[in-house]
Amino acid sequence: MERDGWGRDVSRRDFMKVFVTASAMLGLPFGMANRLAEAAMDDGRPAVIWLHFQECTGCSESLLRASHPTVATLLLETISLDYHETLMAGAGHQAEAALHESMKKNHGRYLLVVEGAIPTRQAGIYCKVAGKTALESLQEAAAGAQAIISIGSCSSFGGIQAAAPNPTGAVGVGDIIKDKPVVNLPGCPPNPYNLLSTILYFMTFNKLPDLDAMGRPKFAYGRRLHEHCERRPHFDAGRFAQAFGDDGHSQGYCLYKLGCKGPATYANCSVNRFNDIGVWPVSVGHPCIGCTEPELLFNTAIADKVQIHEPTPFDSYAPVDLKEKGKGADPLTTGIVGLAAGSAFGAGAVVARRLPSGDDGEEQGHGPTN
Ligand code: FSX
Ligand code: SF4
Ligand code: F3S
Repeated sequence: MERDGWGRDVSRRDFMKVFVTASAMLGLPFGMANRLAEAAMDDGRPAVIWLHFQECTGCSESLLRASHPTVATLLLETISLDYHETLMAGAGHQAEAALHESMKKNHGRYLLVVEGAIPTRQAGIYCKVAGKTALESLQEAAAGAQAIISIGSCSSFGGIQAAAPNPTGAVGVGDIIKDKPVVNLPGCPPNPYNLLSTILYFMTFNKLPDLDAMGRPKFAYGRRLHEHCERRPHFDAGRFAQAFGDDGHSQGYCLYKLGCKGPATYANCSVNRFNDIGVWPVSVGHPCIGCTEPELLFNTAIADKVQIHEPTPFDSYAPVDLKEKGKGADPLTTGIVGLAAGSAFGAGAVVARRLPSGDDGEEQGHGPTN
């Protein structure tokens, strides 16, 4: 039995569960969970400096709300969090002294985590901490960092602050810092496991995980969440909620017609979920708003439907063979089998056929029922 940061008893099994989850998320072989755990328990905890700029602090909140088996605790015990304005006890000059002491002592070795966008208009006067603009603080802290993690969509791409007309000229870290490795972990808020896994990977292998063209780790942002959504069988069968609170909505039908951006959103929410209780927006009836995608988040109306390019097959169907059960193979069944078999061509054709054309034809209740 071990004690977490709040003095609660936490079994070793609970701790190991976190590492097993992290290693599965990272796509590492099962045995690597032990190696991640060893790196986390190592005495040489990496110094982390966490800066806040234009944001709502939802990223930190989401980390702290992960309560069982206490991802936040594990993360906070794995790293040495030397500066975090909302978590540290110190304030004012004391906090500033801690920041500068850590930057000096760990120069070239610390991880810089940035939460929030950076305003650039009028020399960045719209966000100041300790008399310095966010722009100045970022440049100063980035100079001594080994790598930078942009936590959340604000520091990754500008987020809500950068929504038109972007009055403060808000941008993400990568638009300013060009000479350091920058990992983007978008999401508004992002999943705390993605942060934990990125840090554990960095500590274990002394390098950053593979990134996509937008600087996002492929292990977390490599696939569209639509491919693993529990409502996907309804999508493929043409069963859509037409309005919030209607029968389809309460029966768990697909939220595409309510504006779900899942088919165009690269994220692991449908697999990894939030708050250690297995929920994510779509599971509680809200369409995905595409919060990991700069083109979608605050740039598309929530109710707007996304275009579906390159339809991909669902991943989790049990084999379906209605013909064998004497029901005959209608086009829909053939479509489902095509999807289950992962035939990209067949799947594309079928998905295109099942998609609502133009403005919402009445498809609710169409197709087979569960
Ligand atoms: Fe808020 Fe973080 Fe959104 Fe931004 O999360 S949850 S506005 S991504 O920077 O605090
Ligand atoms: Fe799930 Fe949204 Fe895709 Fe429907 S459109 S299957 S609700 S991700
Ligand atoms: Fe964001 Fe969509 Fe996941 S809104 S939290 S990417 S389900």
